[in-house]
Amino acid sequence: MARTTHPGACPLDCPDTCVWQLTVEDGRAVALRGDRDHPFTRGALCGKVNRYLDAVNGPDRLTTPYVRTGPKGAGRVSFRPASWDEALDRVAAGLRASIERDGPEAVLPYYFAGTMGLVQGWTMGPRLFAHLGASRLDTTICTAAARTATRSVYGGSVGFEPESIVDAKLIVLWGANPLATNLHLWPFVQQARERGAYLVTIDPLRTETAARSDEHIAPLPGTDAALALGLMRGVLDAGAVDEEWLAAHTVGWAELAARLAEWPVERAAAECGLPVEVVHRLGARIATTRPTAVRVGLGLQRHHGAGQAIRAICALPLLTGDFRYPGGGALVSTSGHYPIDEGRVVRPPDLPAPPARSINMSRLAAVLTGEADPPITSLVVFNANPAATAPDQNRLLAGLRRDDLHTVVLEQRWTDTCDYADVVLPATMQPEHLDLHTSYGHHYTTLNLPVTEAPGEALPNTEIFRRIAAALGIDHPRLRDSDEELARQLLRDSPVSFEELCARTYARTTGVAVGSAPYAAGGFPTADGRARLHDPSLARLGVDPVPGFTPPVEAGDAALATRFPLVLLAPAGKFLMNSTFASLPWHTRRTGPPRVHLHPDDAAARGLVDGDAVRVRNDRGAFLAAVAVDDATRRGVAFTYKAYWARLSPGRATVNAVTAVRDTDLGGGPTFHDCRVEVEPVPAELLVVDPPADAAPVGPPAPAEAVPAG
Ligand SMILES: Nc1nc2c(c(=O)[nH]1)N[C@H]1C(S)=C(S)[C@@H](COP(=O)(O)OP(=O)(O)OC[C@H]3O[C@@H](n4cnc5c(=O)[nH]c(N)nc54)[C@H](O)[C@@H]3O)O[C@H]1N2
Ligand SMILES: Nc1nc2c(c(=O)[nH]1)N[C@H]1C(S)=C(S)[C@@H](COP(=O)(O)OP(=O)(O)OC[C@H]3O[C@@H](n4cnc5c(=O)[nH]c(N)nc54)[C@H](O)[C@@H]3O)O[C@H]1N2
Ligand code: SF4
Ligand SMILES: [Mo]
Repeated sequence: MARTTHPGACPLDCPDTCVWQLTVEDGRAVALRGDRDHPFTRGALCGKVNRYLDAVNGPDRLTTPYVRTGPKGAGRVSFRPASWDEALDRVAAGLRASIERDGPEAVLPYYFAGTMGLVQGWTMGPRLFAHLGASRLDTTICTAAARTATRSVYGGSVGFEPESIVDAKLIVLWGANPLATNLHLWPFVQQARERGAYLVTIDPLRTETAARSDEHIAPLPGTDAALALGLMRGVLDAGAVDEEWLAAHTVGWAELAARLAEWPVERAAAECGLPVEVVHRLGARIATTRPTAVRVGLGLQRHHGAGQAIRAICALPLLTGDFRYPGGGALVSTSGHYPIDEGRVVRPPDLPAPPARSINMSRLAAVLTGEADPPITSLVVFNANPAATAPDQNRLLAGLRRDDLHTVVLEQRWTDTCDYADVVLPATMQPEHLDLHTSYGHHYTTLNLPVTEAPGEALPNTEIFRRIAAALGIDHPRLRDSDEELARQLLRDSPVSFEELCARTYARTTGVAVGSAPYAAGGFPTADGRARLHDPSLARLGVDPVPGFTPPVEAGDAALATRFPLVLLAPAGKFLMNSTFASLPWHTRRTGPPRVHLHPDDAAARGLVDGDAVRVRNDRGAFLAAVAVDDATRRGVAFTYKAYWARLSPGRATVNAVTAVRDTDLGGGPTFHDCRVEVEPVPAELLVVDPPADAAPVGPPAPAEAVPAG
């Protein structure tokens, strides 16, 4: 049998956007490994994606459309297989009914980064809905606070060049856990350490990354702004402010300096629950170490005060002039460096797109239960599994159960969200479709070409949207653009052409060279090229124009703490990718069943020991878990991993049954970690999960090359 090997891109929501080599035999994907030549990937995929072919070849792939015949939320027993013609007729009828009865804004597309591919994720679907005049989705669920904060300070999602971190002498990983979530950054960090760099991780939890750092600082959750202000004060007190660089390339130092007068290191330490020497020592280290690289994760922004926290953290390396040096400065995301204008591809000039209201996706539970006026009566979900991943699960599921809501889900496998659909449409996976990828952790653009046949009748999202447009009777060339045409449109301003990418797979496309200091001489993407330490435009959003400390809402609520004494964090699990792998046997075996990790004192105070069954609850809801007694956390702070599936969890609820719909101070982001709970013992038998009667068959795992887990 002919074996061929093809390059492609890992599509998952991860900053690394790895290039892989996929071996195909007889039309079937049989092996997957990392591309050895890729400058960032350097040959290895992560543990979870080494088993990606379990997902591709799994017996649970959707291969045909389904239409609902029974009650919502009852599972697959409520559905029967249907032809594409019948399914598309149902989809079109539902959309038409909403538009005619309630107006086009009653339609809401809900999508996120199930694939980060621009073609399957961010073009044809949004284009069709923009043309219909549907409500526009404000895609806040992951990075909204950070995106808005970095735009305020730096003018966009930009920062130091990540491969240049090897040149840093002090590396601060702030609310980031790269050994689980940004694996390929780690060898660069290690290289810097071999050259003498000191590594500090700032995280309330002693993660694997924290444990392998030179120093771990564990502030109270949601207090990072206070810490950043205290560190800046330390730099100021040490006389280490780079006045010359600040004067040339920033605005607002006078206002920020006035704020720092209110933030002696002692105050910062007290807010953060840290010994004052710890804050003093790090401030002194930052004052005297050039270059310092601050790599900011996304976990720390899931608190109410996230916008101000990221602004303060982004201000810190401006004070020290760290952007002068390769590997110096701060970096939250590289996405703002790419010369790609998605907006123009979503709303091309020759396709009408009426103005429409914007709906914040992180508020979906509220939106579907009365907040939206006019109400949403058609929901089209793709590249997302909100029933597992969106906050306030009980309220969300009540919304999804509404009889007057017509829900369409495009999916690769039967997720929790599919249970609430009217129509489920089978979608292709990465080896089966064309896509184009930028990255939020490096500076390469990657092309992924289809190399295997899709199972059954599965189709790419783009083709499904083209067919929905046709079923609605819309005939416009822009709604017939092929995937290749969409990729070419995305690459219009890019220095690399589609043909070049066909030949080379990936190319550096940002104009920022490895080893360079892109903002050494200012030139930030703000109107005047200067970074902003003071942003008067924030006043009209009700936000302090000077970076300050917005306390967390629940974590900082002493009265609430009497009823719900534990702050609950739900960070990323190493062998899961949001909810994407949480139904696959290998991945769930590696991750284990849902557990709530408690500090030994918190466990002892409740008479709990390792393995005990508990209900984790607050006023919004509850989920069941086993106790893990774990000194990786602070007293009063509990944690669990995000994004299990409710239908595969005890009690059919996940951590998002307790998380709240509440916006961050900037950007309207979610506040998953700003959450208080109590835990109470329950009988052990409650943790036994009865597989849903309609659970997909679990067959033998797909062959995958044995590669050490990352
Ligand atoms: N293996 C794996 N990789 C992933 C994902 C996954 O689910 N699994 N998810 C992907 C996605 S969608 C994203 S957005 C990224 C997220 O990437 P990261 O931001 O690295 O991941 P998180 O685990 O969400 O959060 C990082 C750390 O922030 C800490 N944290 C929580 N609250 C605070 C706080 O108040 N202050 C500070 N300083 N730290 C805090 C958490 O304890 C956690 O260890 O990872 C991506 N990569
Ligand atoms: N408690 C808590 N909840 C969280 C977080 C947290 O830290 N704590 N993190 C949040 C974050 S950072 C994020 S980004 C969100 C992510 O939440 P979601 O956006 O819901 O992401 P996933 O759970 O990965 O679901 C993606 C789905 O897209 C499907 N998919 C993948 N590719 C394709 C495709 O080409 N076509 C179609 N039709 N489907 C496809 C996958 O099968 C999968 O079911 O979760 C958030 N939820
Ligand atoms: S590290 Fe990230 S990009 Fe690379 S294979 Fe794993 S999930 Fe995909
Ligand atoms: Mo995310």
